[in-house]
Amino acid sequence: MAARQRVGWPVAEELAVHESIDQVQSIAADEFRTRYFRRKRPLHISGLAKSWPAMQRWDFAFFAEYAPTRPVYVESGNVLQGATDFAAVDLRAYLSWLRVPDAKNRSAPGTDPYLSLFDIFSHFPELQKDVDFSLLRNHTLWNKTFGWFGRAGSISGFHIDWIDNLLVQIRGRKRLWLVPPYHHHAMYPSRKYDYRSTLSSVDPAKYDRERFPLFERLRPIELLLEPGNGIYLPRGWWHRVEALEPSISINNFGHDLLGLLLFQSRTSVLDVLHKLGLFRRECTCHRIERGSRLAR
Ligand SMILES: O=C(O)CCC(=O)C(=O)O
Ligand SMILES: [Fe+2]
Ligand SMILES: [Zn+2]
Repeated sequence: MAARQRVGWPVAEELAVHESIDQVQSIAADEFRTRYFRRKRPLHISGLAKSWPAMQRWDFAFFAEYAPTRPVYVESGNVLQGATDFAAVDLRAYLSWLRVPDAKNRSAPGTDPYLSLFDIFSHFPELQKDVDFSLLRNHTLWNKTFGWFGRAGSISGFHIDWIDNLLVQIRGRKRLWLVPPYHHHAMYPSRKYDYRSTLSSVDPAKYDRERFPLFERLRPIELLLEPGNGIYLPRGWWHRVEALEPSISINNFGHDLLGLLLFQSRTSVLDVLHKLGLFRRECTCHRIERGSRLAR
């Protein structure tokens, strides 16, 4: 039996959120397909990664020793709602820094560099055997996996991904806020470009009541993603993710046939136009330095 979970949010007059998120220990492929994947309902699967080798092997010390010296991009602060800020750092040095529990020179919460959307298996293809995304991959035709490595306070602000997603927590806990697709207007979609996503203009950490009055009436669904937990986030659901502790996560984006037909060709075309400078200037993938537009 699925346990239901819902946590409060201080609101004046509520915009009703009809959903709650089902929570299960594990789920059979067929049941997942019929009850969640087809109906585009999120699902919290507490024991998803329980027996993954990654749960035994992947800790901060492991990556600090395993990672080679090579440049990667890290973002700083909430780039989805705030200024786009990213920098090239050395992967090994970054992961070694992450290993230190709490360095004295810690910056303000949420501004530490965040290794987000890290193309983990292009760097470490041999680690693919440590994870198992078959629950989603049984139903998808095209998949892409990313790693997320950061300190406590690392944030991915409110956004939608136009692709199905299974996000799994390996180390540390993350707080998730979810808002169903039908509250689009209350999330104030922004014009800032982000590949395959729609960003919200609302940053609850710097909430502007005058500009976003409807958001205040929302009651986002809140849940805690703990090590070993997975969450199925269907395309179209708004989410905000915040690390409560130093954190390692991994996710699998996947398109079924309908997703490929409806979203992939469109997002690819828009991405080409964006890179040529013809579609939306403000974005999360370029920054302006001395008048030039620099890609990550
Ligand atoms: O963990 C994060 O910071 C964000 C994850 C996310 O947005 C996703 O998996 O779609
Ligand atoms: Fe996302
Ligand atoms: Zn860009």
